[in-house]
Amino acid sequence: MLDAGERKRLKTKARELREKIIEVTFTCGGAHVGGAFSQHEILVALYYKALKIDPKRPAWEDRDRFILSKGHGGVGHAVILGDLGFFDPALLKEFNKTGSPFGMHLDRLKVPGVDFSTGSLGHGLGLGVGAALGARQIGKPWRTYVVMSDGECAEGSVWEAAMAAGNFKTTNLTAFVDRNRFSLDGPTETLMRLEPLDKKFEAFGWRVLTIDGHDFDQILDAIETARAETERPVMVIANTVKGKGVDFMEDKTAWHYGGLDEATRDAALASIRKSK
Ligand SMILES: Cc1ncc(C[n+]2csc(CCOP(=O)(O)OP(=O)(O)O)c2C)c(N)n1
Repeated sequence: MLDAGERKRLKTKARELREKIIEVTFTCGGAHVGGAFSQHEILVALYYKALKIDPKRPAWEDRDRFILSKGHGGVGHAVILGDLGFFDPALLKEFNKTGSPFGMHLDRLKVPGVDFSTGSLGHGLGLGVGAALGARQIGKPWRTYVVMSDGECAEGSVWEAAMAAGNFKTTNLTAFVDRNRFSLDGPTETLMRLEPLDKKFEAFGWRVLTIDGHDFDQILDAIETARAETERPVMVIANTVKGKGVDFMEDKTAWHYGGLDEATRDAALASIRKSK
C-alpha cells in the first residue's frame, strides 16, 4: 500500500506524461495513443518506483530488463525515457521523423534505455523468458518485466513462450497483459476470443493476478507479490481502458492510432488536466 504522498507523486507524474504524449502525437503527425494511454500507469509504476535502473548508465549489466512487447506503444515509452534523462527530451520533437533516432517502434540501437527492439507483436514474452533464463544461468540479480497487449495474445508465439516460462519456472520474470479489451480494429472477444485468459495462463504454469491496471497500489502490490513468488512466473492481467485519460478517446477503436490538429490537441489536454 502506497502512502498518500507517494500515490499523489505517481498520479501527478502520470498526468504530466500523458500531456507530453499528446504533444508528441501532435508534432509527429500521429501515434498509437489509445494503447499508450492504457499501458501508461503500468509503465509509470515500473519506471518511477519498481525498476532497478540508472538513466546515467543505460547499459549497467545488473539493471532490471524491461520489454514493451506491444512496441506500438513506443510513444509512451519514449516520453518516459526522455523524462527520466536517458536522452534529451527535446529530441522527441523529431519523434517518428525521417533521420531521427525514434521510429514509431523504438530501436534499442538508437534509443538509450531501450533493452529490446519490438514492434512485431508476439515476441516480447519469448525475449523475456530468454532474459530471465540468462540471468539465472549466469547468476545475475536482474528481474525481467514484459508488457504485452491483449490483441497480441492471438499470436501463437505468446503461448510457446508462456509454456516455456511455466516449464522452467522463471520466477524472475513478471509479465503484464494490458487488457484494454480492444485490438486494432475491434473488441478482442469479437476478433479472437481470449477468455478465460487467466485460466489459460494458469494452465501454462503461471500464477495469475488480475488487477485494475490504472491503480498504482494494485500495480505495485502485484509487482511485490511477483518478487516474493518462488514457484511460478507471475502474469498480471491488468484491466485497463484504451485511450484512458482523454474522455473522447476512451474505449474508441478509432483512437488506436490517431493524429491531432490543434483543436483536438487542446481538447485532449483539457480532458487530461481535469481528470483526477
Ligand atoms: C505481428 C504483427 N502483426 C500485426 C501488427 C500490426 N498491429 C499493430 S498494433 C495491432 C493490434 C493492436 O491491438 P492490441 O494488440 O490489443 O494493442 P493495444 O490495444 O494495447 O494498443 C496490430 C495488429 C504488428 N505490429 N505485429
